[in-house]
Amino acid sequence: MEETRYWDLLIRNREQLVRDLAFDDSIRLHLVDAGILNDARDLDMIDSYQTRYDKVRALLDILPRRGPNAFTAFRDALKDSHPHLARILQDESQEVKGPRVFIIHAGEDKDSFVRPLFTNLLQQGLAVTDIFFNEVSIKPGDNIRERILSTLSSQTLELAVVVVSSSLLSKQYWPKLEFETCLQNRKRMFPIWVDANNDNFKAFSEQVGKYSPTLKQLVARRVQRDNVSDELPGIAAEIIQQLSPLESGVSDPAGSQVPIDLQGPVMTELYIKACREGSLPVHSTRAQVVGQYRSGKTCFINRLMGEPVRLDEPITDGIQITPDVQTKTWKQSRGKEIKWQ
Ligand SMILES: Nc1nc2c(ncn2[C@@H]2O[C@H](COP(=O)(O)OP(=O)(O)OP(=O)(O)O)[C@@H](O)[C@H]2O)c(=O)[nH]1
Ligand SMILES: [Mg+2]
Repeated sequence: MEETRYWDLLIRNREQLVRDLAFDDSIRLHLVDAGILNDARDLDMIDSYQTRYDKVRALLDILPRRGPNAFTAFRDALKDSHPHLARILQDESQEVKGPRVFIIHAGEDKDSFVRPLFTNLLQQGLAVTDIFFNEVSIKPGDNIRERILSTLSSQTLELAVVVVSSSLLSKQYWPKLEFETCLQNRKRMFPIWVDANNDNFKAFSEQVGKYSPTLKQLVARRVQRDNVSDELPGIAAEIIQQLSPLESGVSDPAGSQVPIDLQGPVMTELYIKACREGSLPVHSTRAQVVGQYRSGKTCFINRLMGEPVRLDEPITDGIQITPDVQTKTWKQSRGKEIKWQ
């Protein structure tokens, strides 16, 4: 039963695997070491394919024939080099999913900052279960301390947002314990300094330093109290950008990170919106060009590839495989012949 579920995951995600996977040395070694692939026979067979896509297709065809461990070995092999692919192969019925973002804050900032931030994160695609916000995440009967500490040390937690305000800086217990637990667990942090000041956060920065020199050293997003509502959508987008891509495509339906040359929250937000709403049909197929000797096959392919056509094109020796002919735009002929010059 379990095995069927695994292969089902592989089939459902085949398209994305073929598109994003580079069957590189680390994956090869992992699968050979795990006894899933045979060094000589399987790798030679896979390498006989020309394109990266075909190699991956061949690999995906072999795996189901290699027993129940093949799936988990393959998923483990992806963890370092292709974390987003390892993630889509998580068997949701088995994994207990935990929050990916934790918001460390003082109770005084709930109304003015944390709840609106939470709403913005939801609007931009995170699920309620992706975010640990004590008001929502802690249920009656939960052991608060235990819930908080276990969430902060869990594997699924990717980012701790620290809402640093004078209220937080005056607290010596909860937020501090949370912050220190994050440090111990080497969690990535996203501090946001929220304050009303006219000195460009100078005095505030000293206050932060007194509270925790480590916190002061972390690069922080600074927000003036008056601008909070304008800035929140951008801040939420920056937070989402720091997470690994989502499976069902909000921060990134294409399975790739937000391009790093997209600077600033506004561009990031526009990008995420376009990913969510936009679509581009991609048609791909395999084609064979067959014809008699010297009938113009190679020249035809060269034309498709935008390469120059030669009068003295040499005879093709055997079969030529041309990977990834991208036609970009097909233009329909209007009855006019293309003249050979
Ligand atoms: N006049 C004319 N000549 C062409 C055209 N296409 C190709 N040729 C010429 O025909 C010859 C053969 O073209 P290739 O593209 O090499 O033909 P091929 O089918 O790949 O040939 P083989 O690989 O030897 O089987 C070359 O001298 C080309 O320059 C065409 O559309 N018009
Ligand atoms: Mg030829």
